[in-house]
Amino acid sequence: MDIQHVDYTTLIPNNVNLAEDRQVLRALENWHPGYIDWWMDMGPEGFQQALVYLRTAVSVDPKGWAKFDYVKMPDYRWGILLAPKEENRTIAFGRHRGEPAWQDVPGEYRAMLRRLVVIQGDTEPASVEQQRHLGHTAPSLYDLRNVFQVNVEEGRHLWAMVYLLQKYFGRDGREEAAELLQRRSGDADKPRMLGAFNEATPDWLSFHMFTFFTDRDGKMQLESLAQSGFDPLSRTCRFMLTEEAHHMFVGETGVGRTIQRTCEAMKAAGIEDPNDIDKIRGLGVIDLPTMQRKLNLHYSLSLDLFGSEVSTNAANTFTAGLKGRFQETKIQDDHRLENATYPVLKLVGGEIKRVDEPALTAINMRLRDDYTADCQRGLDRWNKIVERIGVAFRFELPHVGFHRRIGEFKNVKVTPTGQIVDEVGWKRDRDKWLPTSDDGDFIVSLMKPVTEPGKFASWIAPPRVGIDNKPGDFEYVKIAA
Ligand code: BYC
Ligand code: FE
Ligand code: FE
Repeated sequence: MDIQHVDYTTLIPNNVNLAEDRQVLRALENWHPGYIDWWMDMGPEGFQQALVYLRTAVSVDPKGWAKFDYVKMPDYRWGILLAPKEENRTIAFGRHRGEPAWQDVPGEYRAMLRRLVVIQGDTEPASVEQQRHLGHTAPSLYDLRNVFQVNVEEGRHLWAMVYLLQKYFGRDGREEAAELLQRRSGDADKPRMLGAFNEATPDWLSFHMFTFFTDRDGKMQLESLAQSGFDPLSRTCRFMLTEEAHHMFVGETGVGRTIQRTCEAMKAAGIEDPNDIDKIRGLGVIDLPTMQRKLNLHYSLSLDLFGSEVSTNAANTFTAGLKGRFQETKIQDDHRLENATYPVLKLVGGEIKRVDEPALTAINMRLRDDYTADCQRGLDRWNKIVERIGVAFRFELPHVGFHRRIGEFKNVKVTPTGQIVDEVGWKRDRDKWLPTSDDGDFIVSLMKPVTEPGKFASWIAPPRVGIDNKPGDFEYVKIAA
């Protein structure tokens, strides 16, 4: 069988030969109704009958893997898709470097591996739950289609992790798979596992910031799991990354178009000062300082997803060969790191200092630094938009100690520029740094749905090109009456 071909004859499309893997097929078929129930209850509210112009993966060949068509979301063909197997792949890092990649779960690492798969799996449905109300306030049919595309793919990412649990972890894998459908974002009793996935996504600017910053954490985590010595996990994550590129695009261009619209409106109205908030808001656009506060919030929440700066968990998963570094195979070193160090920002005697830590325990930090660099490149592109239109403003990433709940800085207050302040200082200036309820109310006041093809809400510019090269007035979503 052509390895890149996806079998659509089974209830669950796949390229892992499920038709001949009866036990796993049955486990997945048993899980399927619960998934559909979850999707109907917790998926996009109010649009389950709409026809959405979605892409579906038909191959795992990165060139030409998707086809586009109108689909009702509950009929989307969620499938199990793994990147093709690399013959003779070896483990690239840690204690087992050079040994053949594992095709089965190594017994000694079973618990560690299961935890990684469960955490990854938990984030996927969580994001769908967080975004479920957005359809009602979409700024255009184009944007409406994009959030739904992201949602169905996050649903597929859940399938990807559930497949690993059911194929490789037996009964406790099936139990974990069931629990992935039971936790709920923001629920007091059964919350999702990681902090950022229990926050609300109250408006479209939040959604675009989330896909820029939090899906980008997803990208980094998937990149590091794609390095895994456990080959099925590596192959699963490699294919998920193909889809993740669109999520990055939705976030970056969503925020970029919002910035563009604000700057253009300021210019047209002859407003030079970005802090002339009332006048700018009066134009029906979001002022840049409010966007900076949203950015500060989403970046800091996303930094928390990397875990502690110094972590023995992280050292253990690296040494075991389960979770590598970003682009591990391109790094020039011994890939074991037993004698290496890595600089980490820490709190030392009440001051923020750079300290050399053993590189193994600083693995989370290394990934987070790569993440920060990736975020910064996106900000540079946003700043180019501001510059090109000629507004005097620059977006900046806040200091990594700012507004943290996990790790070194969780018990201190750090300003966006990296100064430690006391409670009084924090309370005095907090509203300059993080979104206020007034900011939230204003943004929500702009969130009026626009459903006429080719039309856009006042606060966001149209995209430069359509999805699948469709013309500007294409009807991306046919909303059922
Ligand atoms: N919230 O040693 P430490 C995505 C816990 S996003 C709550 O510092 P470690 C997506 C930790 O569990 C990518 N608890 O951390 C994006 C540990 O507890 P135990 C998701 C936290 O283990 C958008 C203790 O604190 N994938 O795909 O090195 C839309 C000490 O932990 C948090 C992954 O994250 C937190 N933020 O690293 C859709 C990949 N942080 O075990 C999807 C898998 C830490 O001592 N996960 N704790 O009881 C991992 O690699 C790691 O588990 C973590 C934490 C990076 C999460
Ligand atoms: Fe995902
Ligand atoms: Fe994503």
